Amino acid sequence: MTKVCEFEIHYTRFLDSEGHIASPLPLFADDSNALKALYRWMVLTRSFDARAVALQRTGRLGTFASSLGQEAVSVGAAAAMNDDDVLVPSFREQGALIVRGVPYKQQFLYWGGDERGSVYENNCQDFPNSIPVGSHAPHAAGAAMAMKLRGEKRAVLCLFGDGATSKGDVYEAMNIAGIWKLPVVFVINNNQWAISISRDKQTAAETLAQKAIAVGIGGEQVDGNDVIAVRHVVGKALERARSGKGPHLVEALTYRLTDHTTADDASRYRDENTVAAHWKEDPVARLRTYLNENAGWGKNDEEHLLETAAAEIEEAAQAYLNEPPQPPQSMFDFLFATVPPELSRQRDEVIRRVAEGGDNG
Ligand SMILES: Cc1ncc(C[n+]2csc(CCOP(=O)(O)OP(=O)(O)O)c2C)c(N)n1
Ligand SMILES: [Mg+2]
Repeated sequence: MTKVCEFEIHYTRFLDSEGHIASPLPLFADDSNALKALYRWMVLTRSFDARAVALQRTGRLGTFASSLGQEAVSVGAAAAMNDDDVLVPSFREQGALIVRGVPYKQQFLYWGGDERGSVYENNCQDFPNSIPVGSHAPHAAGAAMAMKLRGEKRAVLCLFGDGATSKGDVYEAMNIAGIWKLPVVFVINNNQWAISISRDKQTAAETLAQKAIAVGIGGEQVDGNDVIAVRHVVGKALERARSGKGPHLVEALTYRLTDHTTADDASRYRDENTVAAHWKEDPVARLRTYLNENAGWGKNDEEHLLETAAAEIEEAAQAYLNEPPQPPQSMFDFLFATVPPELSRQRDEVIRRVAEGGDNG
């Protein structure tokens, strides 16, 4: 027998779990303002999540998927994008949306079931959250195909979970991206759980990054709780994609520190001691320690940030709560540019029934 191929999967981390330097930092980390911006976005994401959960618990928001513990993946990956790149996110990437400038109020609207929350005010070409697991990966490949056909120096960033990598549509998207050398970077936000199914029960593959090998594209792992590493690894992959060198897969290793969504109770299927151990990897505390020790980040900076973050989120929450709801027929208004005749008929019927004083008939 002869060996035909051999592969390796590499792992990158710059900060250890205590926030100390584990290997020489990439160039962009010389700019302490860039690191403070990453830290601020992570803190804002955490504040947003906490407020959203509180709104849901008091009956003022729909089911919500918190990203507690995973902020460095969303924030680090989106921070590596150029403005004219395109984000194709799954439903747990509020950190990425915050980095991209999607107003908090719009994010609250979205989770409150109001489709205006997906029509981004800043008019960028980013896609709305994908609630179906993995079905947005082929869309990401399609958007990348459009960029390639137009000869644009742009790239697509597509984020999905570990569970999504067991789905056919994700594999198909990576496969076509490999064949056509599309400018797309797939990032797996590996939080170790697909609702109650732990990573080891999802696939026998040793790493998720190695799924890239089967489709002939590059794949690697990164410490998903080290925002510097995520920003660096995804940044390099996006640069390669923009310059015509094709797609890449990044597996970011992190941990979901809370329930799957507000409709879940994780204590029914996982051990609290394990969760507590993962708090020692907290991405926010890790960068804070680094900033304390290397960038003059002090108690006053921290207090000021926490106060302003809470105030910004609160203002948006109040604006969301004060927004008059959409009329029932709005359910037809956000799917098609022109509503097809059959749906148009149904839309008219909804308007008529509401005008008649009820919609139960
Ligand atoms: C196509 C599809 N199947 C099932 C579901 C129900 N569902 C919602 S989230 C989820 C698990 C997703 O796990 P993962 O991809 O790891 O993402 P995470 O929720 O951990 O961020 C499932 C099965 C869904 N939303 N879409
Ligand atoms: Mg998961």
